[in-house]
Amino acid sequence: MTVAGVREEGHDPAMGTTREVGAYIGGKWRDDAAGGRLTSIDPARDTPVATALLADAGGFVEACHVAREAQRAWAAVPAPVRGRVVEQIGRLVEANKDELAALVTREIGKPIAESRGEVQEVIDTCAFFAGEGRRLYGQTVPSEMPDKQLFTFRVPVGVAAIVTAGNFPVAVPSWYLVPALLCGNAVVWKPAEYTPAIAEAFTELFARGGLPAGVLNTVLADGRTTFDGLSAALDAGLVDKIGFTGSSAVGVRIGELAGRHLQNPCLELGGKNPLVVMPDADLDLAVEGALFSGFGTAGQRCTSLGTVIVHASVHDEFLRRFDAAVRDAAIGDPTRSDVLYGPMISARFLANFEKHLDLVRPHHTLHGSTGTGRITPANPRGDFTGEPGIYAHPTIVDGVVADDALYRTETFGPIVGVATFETFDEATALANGHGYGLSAAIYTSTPVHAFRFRERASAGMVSVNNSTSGAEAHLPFGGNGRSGNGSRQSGIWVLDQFTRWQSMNWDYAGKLQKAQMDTAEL
Ligand code: UN1
Repeated sequence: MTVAGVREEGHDPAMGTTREVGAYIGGKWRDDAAGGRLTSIDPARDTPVATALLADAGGFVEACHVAREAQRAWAAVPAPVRGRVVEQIGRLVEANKDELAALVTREIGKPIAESRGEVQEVIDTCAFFAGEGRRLYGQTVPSEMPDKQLFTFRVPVGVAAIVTAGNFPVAVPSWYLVPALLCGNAVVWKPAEYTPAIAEAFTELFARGGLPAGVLNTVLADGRTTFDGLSAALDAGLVDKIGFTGSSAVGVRIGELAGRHLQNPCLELGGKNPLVVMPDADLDLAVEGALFSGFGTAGQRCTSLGTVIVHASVHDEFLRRFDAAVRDAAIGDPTRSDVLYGPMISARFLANFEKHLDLVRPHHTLHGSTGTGRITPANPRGDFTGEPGIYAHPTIVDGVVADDALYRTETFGPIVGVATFETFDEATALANGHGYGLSAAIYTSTPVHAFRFRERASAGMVSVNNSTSGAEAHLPFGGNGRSGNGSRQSGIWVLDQFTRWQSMNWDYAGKLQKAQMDTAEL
């Protein structure tokens, strides 16, 4: 099988030809660019990958209209049959795993081993929800009255508008798309506009899995246009559920917009994820976890480690080993299987990260590398000059305290703060006090510390002797506070995002039985 954007001719950046990717609406690719054009760049090679033909707000609304039209028939398809479509999508993704992973690595610079893991997460998500098509259970409920039956049914919400970020350009979209479609909804998907090649390939795989035209529509648009389009579509009654993965600042605006329409969106936002190192921790294991979650994918995950919170008695030894591990880490070409991290996703991600470094520099000593900021011939990392890619040095900041901007600011780059504590209460206060609540980890060999930490953590996800990143496809994923509104993705819990409960009562008494009557009168 050949998937457009993955294997076809004319897409080789070395040839200087880039594919143009427009909106996919009603089963057809469009070639207009009412919202302008944006070319994605391989951040390791500085070569063009594909050009997004961006939609305007009207294009977004049109996609919602088409989704609305298609949804009723899709909801009428029996859920087990929808499950078979999901199964087929999973098979197609599996058959194209190598190509899709290579495309992820090319368009956003994710190390190939992690890109393959990301594609595997899509396959696992399809496998999980394919079976859910046969288990979309409702309940039978006992009635207060004789000769009466009560039932509950899950019904699709309608049209879901899904807006996702580019750092997980296939796994995170699949967390929304797969269950939303399985539950009988139609979808308008707005991928990151800077990943058009991936968006095209992914859309094709879904379409070829057997989705009827109009059930999945993909629209590339910039942030402002997407917001205006969403707002207009909500005003027109064309969107019933919003799913958004991105920054907390934008999440607040989406939440306000949805709230005005009495909708409860699914918001998966930022994180400032802590990793607590107790005095009885296996320090090598903790260093390994901190290295992976702090610097893997160059810190560009919502679950990336923000601050290590280490007991004062092991602080110096932890920092010595952590610093050595960071110095030894391989950073470079993401097509190599042994790199810890590759380039920043795009020039915009690098610029934002450098802004955070500028805030930190005057107040802290920066450790952990031969330099800080962008890796260049003038600021190399050993003999690695970064050229022509956009790479950043890994940075450790010791001596972080709760008043520091770094303690409460998500940086989305390769920087990790280190704070110290004396008592368990101090450790949990630091682990919870930054305002986010996505993921939190503790390294300890004392079970009671692990359980107490879990009880007290404000995070939606807690790890014991494991890093802050690496969610599995069937556990609830999501956060609290500035990390989200408590909505959860993945696993059976996500069904509550994409269905609504409907109850039914059936009275066969042959006379009017009134509910809420005093039972003594019966
Ligand atoms: C995100 O960064 O938006 O747990 C999601 C993890 C990933 C998902 C991160 N599987 O690290």
